[in-house]
Amino acid sequence: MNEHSLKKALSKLNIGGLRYFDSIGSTNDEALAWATDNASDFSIVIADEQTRGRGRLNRAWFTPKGSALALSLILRQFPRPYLSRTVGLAALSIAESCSGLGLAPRIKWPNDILLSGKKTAGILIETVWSGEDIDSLVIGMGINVFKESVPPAESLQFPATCLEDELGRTPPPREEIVLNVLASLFRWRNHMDSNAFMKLWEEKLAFRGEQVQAITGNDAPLTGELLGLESDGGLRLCDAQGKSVIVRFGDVSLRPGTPSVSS
Ligand code: BT5
Repeated sequence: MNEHSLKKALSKLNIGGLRYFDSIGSTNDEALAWATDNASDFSIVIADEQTRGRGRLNRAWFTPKGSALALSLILRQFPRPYLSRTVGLAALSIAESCSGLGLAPRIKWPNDILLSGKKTAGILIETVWSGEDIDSLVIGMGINVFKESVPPAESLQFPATCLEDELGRTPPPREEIVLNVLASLFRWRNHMDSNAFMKLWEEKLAFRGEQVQAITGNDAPLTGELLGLESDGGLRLCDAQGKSVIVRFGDVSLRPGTPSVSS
């Protein structure tokens, strides 16, 4: 993967601009700076290696050289009232590109893509403000492609995998994967307000109908059956008393949980 091969692959899309790096701290940092400096809509930052890749809450994201996709997309055009659906937009786009390879992705709400129950991709969305208004969004996506992209198991709380292991063969070139993810995102961003968008996002959710545990910051974990999505992208659980519980915080993490404690 290099600047030339990426430009060639992405020439089929109407992108705003492309910045490619052999190595960078974090593509999201570069995209945030570029967005502040008036980057065009649908501009993209891609790196072959990240030395300070970030997850949510400043957790580290592992992107060793030559093994993964680390990209950040700057969006200026998106339906402002549906801002909270943006993580679904990114998740669906990555999921669709995995489905296109014959895999069966699931979205672990809110921002992980699972294959065979293991994390293959993560999403980090950050916002650039202009006074009270949102100027633009940066959608960071990290996708594990080759074996070397999978962090050592002992460093993880949730198991990880990559496209190469899940396909059982050499995955397509990374340029092709980026093109598919971005083409899907380009299409769906004009339909973020639609029922079809919500339906597909909900259908792709991991653990539907199962007991899960949502950890929301310092509050006690919430346990319940995962029912689906609210229209704002919040997660709907049904607790042990049969009451609906909505989880909305961006830093929720979710794992198959133990059944509820009391009744
Ligand atoms: C995420 O955070 O999953 C968001 C990851 C976003 C990464 C992209 S890469 C391009 C752009 N530039 C950046 O600097 N970031 C974005 P979170 O849900 O907080 O998960 C982070 C956790 O995932 C870490 O604490 C590790 O346990 C685990 N992890 C780190 N690297 C991983 C990898 N390559 N594959 C699977 N899990 C990983």
